[in-house]
Amino acid sequence: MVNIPSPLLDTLHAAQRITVLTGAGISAESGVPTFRDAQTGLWARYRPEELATPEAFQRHPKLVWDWYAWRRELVAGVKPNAAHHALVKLEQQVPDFTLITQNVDGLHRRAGSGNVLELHGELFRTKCSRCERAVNCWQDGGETPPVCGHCHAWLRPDVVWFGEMLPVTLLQKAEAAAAQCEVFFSIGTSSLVYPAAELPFTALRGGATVVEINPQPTPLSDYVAYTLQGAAGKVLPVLLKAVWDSEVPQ
Ligand code: BV8
Ligand code: ZN
Repeated sequence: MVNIPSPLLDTLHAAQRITVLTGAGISAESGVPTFRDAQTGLWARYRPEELATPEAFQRHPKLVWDWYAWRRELVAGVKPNAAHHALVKLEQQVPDFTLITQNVDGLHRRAGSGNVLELHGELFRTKCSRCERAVNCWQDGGETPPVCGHCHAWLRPDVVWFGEMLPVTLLQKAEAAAAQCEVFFSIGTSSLVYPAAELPFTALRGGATVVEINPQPTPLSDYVAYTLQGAAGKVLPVLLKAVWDSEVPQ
């Protein structure tokens, strides 16, 4: 049973500016394994942090390319869940709403969210590893990774790997949305990966009420005003109904 403290209900009712940060946990109920989940099948022996790096791509380009191709196939076969749909509804209730995601699965966009800041890029966008141009199609079944038609360097997923800078303008927009909001939700993230994990603290410094939604405690939990312990797909629909009397499609 999800219990929303009444002071939080009042705060949300009055809120005009809400910012949300999501992590892999919000896609868990769609069947997308989180980064913390043990990898399965032929990827079981690798940790995501080992594969999602420029060094891994340089050393094992085919392995890293195939890992992303496997993830694209997995995500293409799943659907946004009630948590993604609840955030689409939330965006409609609040005059100033910003959704920041660490996820690269594109499920927020597929659910219909408008203003999504994809801090770490997106699985379904591919670019040249040298001249950076976007490439939307390549000859399948050829060599892997495929090569750029312009400069013949390997193609790579347009995601931010560990050790790579986040897109500066996106990060600045996210920092501004965190600093200026009245309520900041941190949903389904282990709060371990920086600089995204700094955003709730930016919100706290800006005087926001910070709310964490996660079945488990995280390094952020001791600092937030409210912890709603539970699965996002269960908690968010209850929240939308309780505060805005809004029904969320399952
Ligand atoms: C950078 C794309 C530096 C690729 C990803 C301080 C400052 C700056 C950098 C660092 C720093 N300290 C350390 C660093 C380095 C590093 C870092 O943070 N390392 C960590 C591991 C310590 N950061 C970086 O490298 C970043 N780069 O800052 O560059 C720099 C500076 C100058 C010059 C050059 C460079 C880049 C980070 C981005 C990496 N790319 N993804 C890909 O996906 O393949 S990160 C990737 O892992 C995901 O995108 C995601 O962000 C992260 C996993 O985190 P979560 O989303 O939180 O997922 P996780 O599985 O961990 O947790 C799931 C949670 O959900 C759990 O809490 C669970 O309880 C909960 N949950 C489960 N089920 C549910 C649920 N919650 C709700 N409902 C449920 N049903
Ligand atoms: Zn190129």
